[in-house]
Amino acid sequence: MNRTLYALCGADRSRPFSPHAWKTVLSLAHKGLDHDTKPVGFTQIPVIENAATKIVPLLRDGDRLVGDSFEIALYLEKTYPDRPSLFGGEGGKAIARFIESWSLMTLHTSLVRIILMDIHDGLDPIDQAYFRTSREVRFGTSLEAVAETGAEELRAFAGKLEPLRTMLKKQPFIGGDAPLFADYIVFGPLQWARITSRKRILEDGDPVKEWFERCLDLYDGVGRSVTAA
Ligand SMILES: N[C@@H](CCC(=O)N[C@@H](CS)C(=O)NCC(=O)O)C(=O)O
Repeated sequence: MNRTLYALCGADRSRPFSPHAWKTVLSLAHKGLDHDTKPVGFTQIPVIENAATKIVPLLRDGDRLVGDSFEIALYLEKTYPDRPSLFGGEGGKAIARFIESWSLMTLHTSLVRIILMDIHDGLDPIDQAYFRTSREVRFGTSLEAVAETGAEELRAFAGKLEPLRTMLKKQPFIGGDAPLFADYIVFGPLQWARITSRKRILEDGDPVKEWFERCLDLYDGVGRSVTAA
């Protein structure tokens, strides 16, 4: 196979957990494009593909290298126009940008506090040391101090999903009757939490949980190929 996705893993290299890489996994499946996954730990990223990137996902498609989950989705849309659309047109690309901003600013920022120590604990020792140093610089405090805010974040998390929940009472996917890249943008961080942490992020009966389960079922259940923590 000529298509390779570099995806971030912890000590268990069979459990890719990066929220952004999961967006790409579902994007590839949506287009019906198969790929091999190359698992990498945090400290391996800077050496892959001749130091092509400092972050993953990174997709090699033949002789093309594409990074960034949104850029990869745009690349797939342009390169494989005869496959099912990830955006449903130009307006869909623009709206997906809003979904990405909302997801990054609202979901990622909250979830990272909830699952921070679970991510850390699942890494190789060498990656644990890198993760601690880099994240403590980013947060300006210790991992433990950030994680202390996690319980309050978890209590508030369901409320942050209210716009999504209200919409999902009217339609099965963010894309309408069928999923689009916008669905995968929001799926990514929830899958990140599902794989790295045993904390219950979504409650039974919540339309968001029902939508998330539908996303896990997509494409022969590729999202379930990695079990919950
Ligand atoms: N905007 C990028 C973000 C990718 C990103 O932040 N990747 C993280 C893993 S989830 C990473 O590779 N981090 C490397 C590091 O922290 O050293 C995308 O959407 O793909």
